[in-house]
Amino acid sequence: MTDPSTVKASVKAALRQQRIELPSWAFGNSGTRFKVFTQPGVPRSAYEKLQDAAQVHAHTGVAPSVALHIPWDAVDDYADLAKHAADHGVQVGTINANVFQDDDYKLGSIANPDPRVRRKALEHLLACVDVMDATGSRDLKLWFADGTNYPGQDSIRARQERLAQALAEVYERLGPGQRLLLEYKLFEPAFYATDVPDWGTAHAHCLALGERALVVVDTGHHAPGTNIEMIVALLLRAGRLGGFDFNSRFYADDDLMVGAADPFQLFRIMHEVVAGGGLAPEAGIAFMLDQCHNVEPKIPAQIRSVMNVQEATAKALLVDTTALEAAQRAGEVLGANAVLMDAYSTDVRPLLGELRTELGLEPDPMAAYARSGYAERIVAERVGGTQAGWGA
Ligand code: RM4
Ligand code: MN
Repeated sequence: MTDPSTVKASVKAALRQQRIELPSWAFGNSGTRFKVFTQPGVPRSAYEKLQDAAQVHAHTGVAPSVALHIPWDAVDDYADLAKHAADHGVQVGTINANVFQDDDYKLGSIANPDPRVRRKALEHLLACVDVMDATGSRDLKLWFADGTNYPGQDSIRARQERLAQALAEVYERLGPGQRLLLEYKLFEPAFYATDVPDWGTAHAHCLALGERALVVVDTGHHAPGTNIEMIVALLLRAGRLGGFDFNSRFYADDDLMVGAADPFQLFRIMHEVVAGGGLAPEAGIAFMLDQCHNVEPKIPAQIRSVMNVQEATAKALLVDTTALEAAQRAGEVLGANAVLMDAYSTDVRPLLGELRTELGLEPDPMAAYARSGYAERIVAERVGGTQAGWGA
């Protein structure tokens, strides 16, 4: 047993280095296909989204970057947007391409049977790399809605071929420090066969592309009961885990706050990350949120989500690895399980409060934000204009 104060110090040191990236779209209006309930004070531009994200960072201290979605966050001058971010203490992070909201994409984007549509989609992906050049972003995150609804609708093999060709062109265009992150999703909007439905398909494409092509695990993109931590362990071992899109699901791709539906699953995932060396900044794993706050206020929901990731990480760091390995070697099934559960059952909130105090922050970010008056200010100031949302 290591001395508890030594354990605490090393847990805090690791937590201090962790970075969690916020999605710009979490700050805009969102909803379901049934209804989008707008909220007062919602940003009208990418600039205002970055200001809101900066609040999350100001109160948590670990969320200094913001992912953009193009064209939702399209601006005339990306270097200026990056400067605006820096002026507010944050930076532009991952660039997300969007090739799923144009009429042309009814039958897919880069896997579309029509070469004209494929070219248009590819041009957009290449334009996203131009954005990365202007913002200094490291990662291009690609998610494709491509797929088919009916057997026979299109050739599964031909679609894979088209996908591979387009991805190769994008990969070729990347600068030396830039990476391509390929995201998979089981179903929706395609209901019969999604072209990148699982980690195996994403991994196969990444292997063909090169070592800067990595897989993104969106925690909401699996069938119920999928052992996500196992996927994480395998990708980490293969050196192909690019990052996470964190969120939680009760049913399908619910995009609810990470750690809300199943904090134990989040802990198990973070345990594999820690065990596989994925927490070290040099591992280059992007810990991103990909969420929508349809009925709850958005900035506090992002703060809560960051805290949930931190709590799961802290618990994962508390796993007594020596005791765990000894129990595993000795075949002590219950003993090994108990080591994991001991860590999971620890209340890490006081430790995180201390860490924040050491960083010069309030120990309770939710309360600090509520007291700050920012929520009231944006409601009063953001009058007129068009609120941001999906498609805006
Ligand atoms: C997709 C996927 C992408 C996200 C969009 C909004 O389902 O998760 O990562 O950018 O939704
Ligand atoms: Mn995602």
